[in-house]
Amino acid sequence: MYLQKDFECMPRTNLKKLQSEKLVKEIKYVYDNVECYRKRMDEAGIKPEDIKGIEDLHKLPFSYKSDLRDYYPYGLFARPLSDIVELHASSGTTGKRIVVGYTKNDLDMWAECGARMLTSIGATNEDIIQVSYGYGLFTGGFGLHYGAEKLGLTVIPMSSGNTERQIETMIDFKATILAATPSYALYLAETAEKMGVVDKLSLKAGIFGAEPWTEEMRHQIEEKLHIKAYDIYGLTEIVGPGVAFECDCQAGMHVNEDHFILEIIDPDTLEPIEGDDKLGELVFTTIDREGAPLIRYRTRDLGFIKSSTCKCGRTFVRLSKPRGRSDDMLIIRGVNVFPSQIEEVLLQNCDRGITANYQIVVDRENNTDTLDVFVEMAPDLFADDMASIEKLQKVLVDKLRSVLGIGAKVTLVNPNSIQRSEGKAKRVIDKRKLV
Ligand code: DLL
Repeated sequence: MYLQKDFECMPRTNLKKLQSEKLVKEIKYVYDNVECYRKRMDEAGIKPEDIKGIEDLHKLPFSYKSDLRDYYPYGLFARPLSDIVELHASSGTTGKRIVVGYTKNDLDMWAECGARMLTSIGATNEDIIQVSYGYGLFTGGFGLHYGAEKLGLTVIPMSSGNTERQIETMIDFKATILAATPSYALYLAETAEKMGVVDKLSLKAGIFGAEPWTEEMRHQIEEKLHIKAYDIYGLTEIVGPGVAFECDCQAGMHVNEDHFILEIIDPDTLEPIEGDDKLGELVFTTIDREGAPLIRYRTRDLGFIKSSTCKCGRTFVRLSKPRGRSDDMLIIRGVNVFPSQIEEVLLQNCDRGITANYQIVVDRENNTDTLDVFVEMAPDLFADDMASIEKLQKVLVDKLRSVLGIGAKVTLVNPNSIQRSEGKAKRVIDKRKLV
């Protein structure tokens, strides 16, 4: 049992006090140790002494995904590499990934967040968890793993892929909890149905996140696998999974507010939005991170909060499901994809006979995301034989896979066949209905 009542259920006035104390320390820490923050605070005329508590947070400059790219790989770290024990990464807005470093204490804090979220769904050391999130630079696998280990569950570190083997393993090892992206969970459910083995599963709950999913998907997963399906939210930059988690009430995701301060801002005016149920962009400040702290980090995720005490007793605010983004990032099969990454690959290959006219179509078939890239050929290539066209399609597929980390279907189409727009080109068509 890892309900840390002293924190998770603390009166909000005490929580604000705790956040204020930690914030004051963290700001001095980043000012002393991270050039980017020092410069930005100096430019804004703010000294660490000006931040006396959470009421002063709005005075601080924002930080952005582009900062992680500009200071790639280690420029935003507040500790020397000798103190960093693990690295994680995810896609940036261009080909470059963003990298985040953890000290030993950061890993402990992350594991604590993971143990809290597993406790909140009723897991104990009697449970067996199959972690079917990817292990590696993606935070999903390790995040759940560390949390489960801290709580004493038996961990099956399965990682993703090899779906039939996943199901056999779940059955043979008697997994009681499944951790995966919701779309993969649904795919696993359908495969188990096809194999006719759903009644052989011992699952009771699933812990799903990393991509948008609807209440409809939740019902489908719950019905097909006979489990309760819980939502978890997080992002690589902050701490991967463990930023916010649903409890048994399934009424929003509790933000681990003793570690992360959440603000909601208007993405246009950048002013903080106070109060419940008001949609805005989520901005996080880490107040315990040692390795790679982030101050007023603009996630680009849109959402809202409820701040009343939950029926479960937790006082941490509850975050809605993310309701879209204030930038153009897509999440395809659980992987973050920026259209600019695709465009970059296409532009680099224009001399091979394609043009810069393209369209990206994202859809969902059988609960799996599909990614289609249509690119117009230049007239010379169009006049060429089919074999050259197919060869180039394959080159583009390979290049996209190496940049995006997922497969895309590339179709080279006739010159002038993609509809032109009179205003901004409509490059991306997302046919999934996820919000
Ligand atoms: O997806 C971390 C994670 C792993 C969360 C496992 C939950 C479970 P990134 O790859 O950096 O990190 O992607 C972060 O995914 O900004 C959101 O846009 C989206 N996202 C994460 N959780 C949810 C969710 C991990 N529950 C980006 N619902 C975030 C909708 C989510 N979108």
